[in-house]
Amino acid sequence: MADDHGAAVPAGQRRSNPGSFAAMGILIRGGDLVTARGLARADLLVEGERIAAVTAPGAMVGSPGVERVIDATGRLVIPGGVDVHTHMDMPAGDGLVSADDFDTGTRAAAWGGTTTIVDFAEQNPGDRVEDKLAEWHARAAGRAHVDYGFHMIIGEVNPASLGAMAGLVAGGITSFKLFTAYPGSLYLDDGDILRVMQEAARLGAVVMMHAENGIAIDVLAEQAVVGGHTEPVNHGLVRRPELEAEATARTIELASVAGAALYVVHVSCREALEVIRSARTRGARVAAETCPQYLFLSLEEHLARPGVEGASYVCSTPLRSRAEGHQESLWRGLATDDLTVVSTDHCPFCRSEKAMGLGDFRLVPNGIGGVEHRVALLYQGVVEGRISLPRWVEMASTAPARMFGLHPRKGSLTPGADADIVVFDPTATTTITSATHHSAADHSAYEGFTLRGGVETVISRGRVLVERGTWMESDPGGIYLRRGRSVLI
Ligand code: DUC
Ligand code: ZN
Ligand code: ZN
Repeated sequence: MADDHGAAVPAGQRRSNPGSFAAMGILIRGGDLVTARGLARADLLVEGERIAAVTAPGAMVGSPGVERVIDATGRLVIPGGVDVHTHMDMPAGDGLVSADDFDTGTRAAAWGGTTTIVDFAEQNPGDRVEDKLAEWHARAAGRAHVDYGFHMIIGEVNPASLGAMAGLVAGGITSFKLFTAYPGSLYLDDGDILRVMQEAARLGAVVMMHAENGIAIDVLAEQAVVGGHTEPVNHGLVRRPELEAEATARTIELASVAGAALYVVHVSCREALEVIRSARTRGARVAAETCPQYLFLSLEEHLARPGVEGASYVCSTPLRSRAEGHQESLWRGLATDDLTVVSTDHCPFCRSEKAMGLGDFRLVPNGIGGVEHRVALLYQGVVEGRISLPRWVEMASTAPARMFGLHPRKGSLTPGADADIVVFDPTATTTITSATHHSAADHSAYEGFTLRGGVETVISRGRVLVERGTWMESDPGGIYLRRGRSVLI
């Protein structure tokens, strides 16, 4: 029997008399529990919304408190996935909205074993931060099938937006995303970035950084279009790895000056990873995520496809060349913990919307889906011997929960934690196709991928959402999570 730390469960964390439950419970029996710290054969008892007990195999069988038994023999039992980077129902200008809203997006998440998302509310220049937060709450309330929290994007730095940060932190929004990309919209200069970082440091909040040198990228993009290079692949060619690395290095230094903790989002290339590794080696308070698209897809195989096929793969940061070895570097970064989290940046648009940028790659709406397949995609790292089972759980669930103020309620299988539990069948085969996925997007970035292993049963705060391939719940039961302080490193 093991707790979340791989050690024997202390007596105080066990139900001393496991046969005496008054409330009805769900027993998950016979499985191999995998947590960030280790593996153990154990049974799990769920009572109401929480994990009530972790017991020796068979200890609860026949107990009168057990109403429902889920047989997990031969299966892995893991904490529900935590995806801390999604964009549900996200307006993208000119009436465009990302394909999944909080209903379809969180349903897709649940099908794929993700039981918590943290989405982004967005303040653009001219907006009041508090108004945008209220808007995002209205988008999600009563629609989400799994629990959710928010980060806030600060798109304009002024006394009002800086002044709003304390109230947001008090309300559970303990992380703020800033952009060095997109001059003319979300771009912030170094002075404004420093101001937000100083306030975040004062409040104990984390700054999340979209690190690309947007000023230089816009020059290269304009030169490409003027030169007739308008196909989607040019989106990746002008957003050069050096420009991601430069912005990463610059903002790490700014965070260090401000005394702020920095989390670099969607790291896509070896050069940026090397900057992060060397800063972490020096003791900088910086952590980073990558996303499945940077591990599995590439510029030459996907973004370079002609027309809308290539446009479907436009996202920022962009897909990188496989020949240059970025994917291999990122996998190594995950193994060494220089990259700590894998989230999806789930932000799909339909093909007709992606086609709006044919003729000028700058007009393709940015984003790729993935919330449904992150857990199973990352399991391929275990299958291929790149990462261990506990590391798989850590990067998909425990580390993001810890870093964004949700642990041990989320990302853990200890008594008292929310009963967010996934039964994963390592012998199953998952074939990804938009014909059967649950996202509202009309295409999948991973179309035709065949994966080893598959999500079988998903429990979210004690509600069985998916059982052996059947959707079990109709009403959206996800709630807003008021997050605590982040523990970045
Ligand atoms: N950055 C994101 O994190 N998501 C979508 C687009 C972008 O630039
Ligand atoms: Zn971004
Ligand atoms: Zn994003």
